[in-house]
Amino acid sequence: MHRSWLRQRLSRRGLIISSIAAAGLSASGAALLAGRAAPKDASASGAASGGASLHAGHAVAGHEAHGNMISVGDVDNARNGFDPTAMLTNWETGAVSQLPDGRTLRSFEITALDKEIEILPGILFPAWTYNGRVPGPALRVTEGDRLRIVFRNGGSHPHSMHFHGIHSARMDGVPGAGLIAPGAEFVYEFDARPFGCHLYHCHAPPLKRHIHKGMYGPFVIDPDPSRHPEHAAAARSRLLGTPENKEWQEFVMVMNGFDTNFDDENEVYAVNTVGHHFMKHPIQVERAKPVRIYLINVTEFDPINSLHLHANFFDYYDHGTTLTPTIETVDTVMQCQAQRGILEFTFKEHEVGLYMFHAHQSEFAELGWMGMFDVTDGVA
Ligand SMILES: [Cu+2]
Repeated sequence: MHRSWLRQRLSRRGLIISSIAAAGLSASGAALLAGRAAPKDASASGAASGGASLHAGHAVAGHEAHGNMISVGDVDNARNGFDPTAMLTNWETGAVSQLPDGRTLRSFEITALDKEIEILPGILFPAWTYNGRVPGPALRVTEGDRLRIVFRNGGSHPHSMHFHGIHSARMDGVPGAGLIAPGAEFVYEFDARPFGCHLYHCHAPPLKRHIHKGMYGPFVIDPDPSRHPEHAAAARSRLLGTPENKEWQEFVMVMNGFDTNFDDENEVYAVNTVGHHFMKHPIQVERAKPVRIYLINVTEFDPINSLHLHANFFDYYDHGTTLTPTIETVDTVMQCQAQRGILEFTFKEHEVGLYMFHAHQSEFAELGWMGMFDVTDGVA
């Protein structure tokens, strides 16, 4: 039992090491980032496949790999059709119109598509997507809006959109209530409530396959300040587009994982899909402005995931459904699948520089789930 567990762990490591080797360590960003010399003989042998053994990884990457366990090179964002950095701030607010009763109607169009995506340099994954991206579009609405989501299934399997939030049974996105055959269409319609940091995902069986293949996305409902007079300032700061909201740097992060060999274990972990992306492309943060992260865990196969922030502490709003923190002054938070929340923190009193964040399951970090904030005084 113990031995087979050990072997699996080693082979998961082997995959990433082989990705390092496949990209050629000699001219490597990894070596640069880690400030260490790359071995001269690191380029070729043993790099043949994504399923490389520990032996191959050890032979190629050698002991140098121990200090700089990140993949080398970049995935082709253009080919993927999405960029993990752009996804941090790329909200879809829908087509807005007015209903006869004066309420706001927000309409979205979402299409399910099969698509091969690159999750580490050279490592391709046969994803099922919403609108061609993993995670799907980050929908952002305001509490009390009427929402209309036109869902078309352009994929090869039945799919649905199951929204976390409050809605009728008919709109639940489960078999018999919005599970849609390939080529068919369904319109989900419901009111946006409660405010918070939510998600949507496919609810077609087998659920773990459909979710893990990439069918999930953020669904954020901003509070309507007029409904929360006791916390109106906090509500305004959360409402996209207000002057108070513009004082914040907001990022949406979806923690996900990929089982590249379909053995019900993830080989790659990430935020916004591409392993190690935010190590190579640190998130730009202006020191003077507070940071708010909408954090969502959709990782399949592992019971929990987590975020740990270096050299800092944050307040946390579990599910984002309150305007006062549910946990104060922590540097780590864990989430089971579909759990999510809002983190608020500031680097105002910090030195400028690079501050790491990562899963505090150390292995997840090594397999892709780590990144950096690049804190600066901004550009004049
Ligand atoms: Cu599905």
